[in-house]
Amino acid sequence: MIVSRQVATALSAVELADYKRFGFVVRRGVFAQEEMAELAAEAERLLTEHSDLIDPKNLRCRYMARFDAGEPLFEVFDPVNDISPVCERFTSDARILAMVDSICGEPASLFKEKLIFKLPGAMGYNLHQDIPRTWAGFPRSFLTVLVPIDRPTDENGCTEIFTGYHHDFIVSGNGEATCCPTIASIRPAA
Ligand SMILES: O=C(O)CCC(=O)C(=O)O
Repeated sequence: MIVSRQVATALSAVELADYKRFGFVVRRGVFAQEEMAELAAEAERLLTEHSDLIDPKNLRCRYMARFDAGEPLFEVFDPVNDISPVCERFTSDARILAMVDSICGEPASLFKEKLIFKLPGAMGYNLHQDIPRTWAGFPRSFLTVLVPIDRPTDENGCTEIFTGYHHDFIVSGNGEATCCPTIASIRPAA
C-alpha cells in the first residue's frame, strides 16, 4: 500500500498534546495485518537468507548477553535497510513520516534504523535514553519510532517507556549526566 505524505494522517491535536505531556504517543492500527505479516516474514527471511552476515565481527550485527550466561545471542541488524527493501519501505512510509512531521513541525528525515529480534534467552536492555547527553556533538532533535512486529508483552520483552523525562536528559541522583543509569538511581521526573 502506498500512501502519500500529504494524505497520511498527522497526529491529532489530542495526540500532539499527549506527546508533549508524556513524551510518547501510541498510534494503533497504522499498518494493515497483511503489511505487518509481510514485515514479520521479512524479519525471518533476513535471519535465514543473510545468515552469512551474522558474525560478532560484523559491525552491523549486535549481540546480547544471555540469562544463562551462555554465548551472547545475535540480536540486531543495525543498519538493515540496505539489505531489506521491505524495511526500507516501512521506514520511509508516509503514515510514519506524517506523524513525525507533525511533532517536528517540519518534514522529518530518517537518521538511522535497525531491526531488533529479541530472541528468547537474551537479557534485554537497560534503562537508557536513545540520544544521551554523553553523545557530545549529536543533534538534540531526535525522536524514536518503534514498530512492534510481534505483539508486545511482558513475556517477549516489550519496550517499557518511562514518561516525563523527555524535556531533558536523564541524570543520576547525584546530578551526573549518565548514559545508562539504574532505575533506582535516576532523579524523579519533574
Ligand atoms: O527495543 C527495546 O526494548 C529498546 C531498544 C533500544 O532502545 C535501542 O536499541 O536503542
